[in-house]
Amino acid sequence: MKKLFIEEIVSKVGDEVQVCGWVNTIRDHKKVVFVDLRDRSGIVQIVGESSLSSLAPEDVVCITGVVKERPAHMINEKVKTGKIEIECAEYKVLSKAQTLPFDFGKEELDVTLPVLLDYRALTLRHPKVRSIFLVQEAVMAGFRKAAQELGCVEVFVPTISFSSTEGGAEVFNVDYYDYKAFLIQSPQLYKQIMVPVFERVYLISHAYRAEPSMTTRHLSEATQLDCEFGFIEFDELLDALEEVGKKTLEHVSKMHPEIFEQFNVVPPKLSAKVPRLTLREAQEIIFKRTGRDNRHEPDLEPEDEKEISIWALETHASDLVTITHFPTEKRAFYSKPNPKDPTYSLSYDLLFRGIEILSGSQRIDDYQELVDILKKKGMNPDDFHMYLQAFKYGMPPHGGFSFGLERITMKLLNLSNVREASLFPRDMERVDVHLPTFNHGHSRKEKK
Ligand code: AMO
Repeated sequence: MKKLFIEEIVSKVGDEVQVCGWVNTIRDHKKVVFVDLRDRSGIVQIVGESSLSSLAPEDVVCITGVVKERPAHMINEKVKTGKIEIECAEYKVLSKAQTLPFDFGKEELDVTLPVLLDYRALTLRHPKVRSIFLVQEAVMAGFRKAAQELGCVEVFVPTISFSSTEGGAEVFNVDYYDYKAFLIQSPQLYKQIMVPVFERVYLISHAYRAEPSMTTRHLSEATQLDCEFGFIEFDELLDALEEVGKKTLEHVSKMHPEIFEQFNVVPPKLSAKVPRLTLREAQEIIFKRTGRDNRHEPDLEPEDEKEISIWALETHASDLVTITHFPTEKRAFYSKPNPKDPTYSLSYDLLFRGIEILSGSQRIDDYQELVDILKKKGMNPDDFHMYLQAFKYGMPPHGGFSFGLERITMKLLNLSNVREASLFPRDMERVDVHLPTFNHGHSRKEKK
C-alpha cells in the first residue's frame, strides 16, 4: 500500500491508508490505546488495541488502518487532523527509540537551554522547535527573492581565505597550509571582487567569529545573507537594504502566520518608509528619552538599540529603523569615509526589534586609497593580494550589506537567545557538545 502523508488523509474518511512517522505521545487506557503519530505534514491520532501500548515516544512506525470521523466530543479544532483518527489494523516498528531523557509530548518543550542544545538531534524534532527552522527557511527564501528582484546574481564563495576581513583578533586560523589562512569573518572581500563580474550579486555564506565572550546574540559560526551592488550611491543603498529587509520579513509573515500564533508573537510591523537616523541623531533621541548620555560613543550600546527601536515603533509604527554614519575609525577598513565629513563613514546598520540585524556601507573603490588605509590600520596590503587585484583593473563605485540569518529568526519569534535560532550553534563552549563537559575524553590537538 502506498504511504500517504498525514495531511493527505483528512479527505480519506472511510478509506484504508498507510502512514509512517514518529510516535509523538501515547495514552494507554488499557483496553484502548491512543497514539499521536507525527510526520513532516502533521500529527494524527491512532486508536488501537492494547498491543499498541508496547510503543514508546519517538519509535518510528508505519500504521495501516481505516480513517474514521472522531466522535463529536473528541474533536480537536486546533489541528487540521482534529476531526479524524485512524483505527489501527496493523503496525510495523521500523526503529525503536530508547527512553527519552525528558517529556517530549507537550506543546512547549520545557527544558533549559543547555539541555535543549545537548540533545539537539532530538529536540530539533519537537514541533515547536522545528517551526523555528521553517521560519528560517522562509527568511532565506524571502531574501533570495528580494535580491533577485533587484537583479542580483547568486554566487558561491569560499570560507577559507588568505586575508582576514573585518580586522580585529576574532578570527579562526586554518592550521593546514604552510602559510597563514583563515576562516572568513564575512564573505565581504569575495562579494566585492564579484562586482566587476556581475555588477550586482548576492550570496548566502557562513561567517566565523572567534567571539571572545558569551552573549545572547553572538555565535562563533553565523549565516550571513549579503548583497553587493555596483554603480550605486549611498541613498540608493539605503533604499535597497530597506526594500530587501521589508520584503524578506513580509515573505515570512505571508508564509507562516500559524507559526507566529504558535509562538504568540505578532508579525513584524513595517511602515511604508523605514525611519532613518544618523548615529548622532539616534543618540540625541536616546539622551532626550532616557537621560542616558552616549552622544559621543562610536556605536549604539545594546540598550540604545532597544530604546531607538521602541522610538521607531512608537513614532513610525515600524519594527525596523536604519542608523547611518558611524565613525570611520570604528568601521571595517573598506567603509568609505563621508566626503563631506570624513570622520564619519557612509555606513549603516538596520535594527529590528531592538537588535542590529544588518550592517554595510558604501565601499572605498580606489586602489591606492585602500592600500593606504590598510597600512594605516596596521594591516599588510600583501595579505589582500586577490582583493586588491580587483581594484587595479577597473572597480566601479559600489556598496552593499549583510543580514544575520539567526538574528532575524530570533527576533521574528521573540526567542531569548540566538542559539535557539541556529540548528547547531557554535560558541566558545560548544561545538555540538558542551566542550568543558566533554574535554576529558575528547582528544584535543596538541598546541604547537
Ligand atoms: P557585520 O560584522 O556587522 O558586517 O555582520 C553582518 C550581520 O551579521 C550578523 N552577525 C552575527 N550574528 C550572530 N553572531 C555573530 N557573531 C555575528 N556577527 C555578525 C549580524 C550583523 O548585522 N562585511 C560586513 C557587512 C557588509 O559591510 O556588507 C559584516 O560582516 O546580523
